[in-house]
Amino acid sequence: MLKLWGRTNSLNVQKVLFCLGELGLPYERVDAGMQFGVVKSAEYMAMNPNSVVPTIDDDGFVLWESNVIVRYLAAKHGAGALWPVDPRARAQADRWMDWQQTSHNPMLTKVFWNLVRQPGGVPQDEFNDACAKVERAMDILEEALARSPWLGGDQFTMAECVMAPGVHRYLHLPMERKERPQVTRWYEAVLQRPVAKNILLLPLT
Ligand SMILES: N[C@@H](CCC(=O)N[C@@H](CS)C(=O)NCC(=O)O)C(=O)O
Repeated sequence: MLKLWGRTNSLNVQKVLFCLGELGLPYERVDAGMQFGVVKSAEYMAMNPNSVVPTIDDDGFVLWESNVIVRYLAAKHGAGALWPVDPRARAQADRWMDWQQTSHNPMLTKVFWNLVRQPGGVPQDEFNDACAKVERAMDILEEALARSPWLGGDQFTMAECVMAPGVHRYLHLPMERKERPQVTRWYEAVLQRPVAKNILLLPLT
């Protein structure tokens, strides 16, 4: 059976959990990361030298990098659904997945840590800058979702599995937010997916 290492409050682990749930795949999950440790053990580092979660072992095939894991699982078990077969449709989903990693998440992580995990840990000007960049990223998302129901176009795809944990986190941060009706519509539609609530609706910790 597929094995997943990672704590459930990790945004990157949540992407994989969402994907596994959408695909209806059985799996065994091992708590790892932060208070659970494990990630610095020699055994774990032999699988994932970065000492981060998630990591999967799919019948001897070990893989790390959350978005790559999602792509792999979606391609293997969800071609034509989570993993669009048409190259342009797939590129749309891929684009949002890369954007989540490189544009949305780095700034969101800074804001999240400063508000939730280590209050006051980030210097004020750095925090203000990160907030402004997160807001701009959320505006980009709002504009995109005004043009299509889902990030990849007309269909729910792997891009939703990857983007949803970060949007959930943003929407629940203890701070002021402006109204973004398209993001709200999309988030509520994501929550209608049978597996979404169990994975996303956890307190931010
Ligand atoms: N680019 C990596 C980043 C992984 C990452 O930073 N994971 C965080 C949790 S979201 C982590 O393992 N932090 C250390 C820990 O939990 O001990 C991925 O997407 O898989």
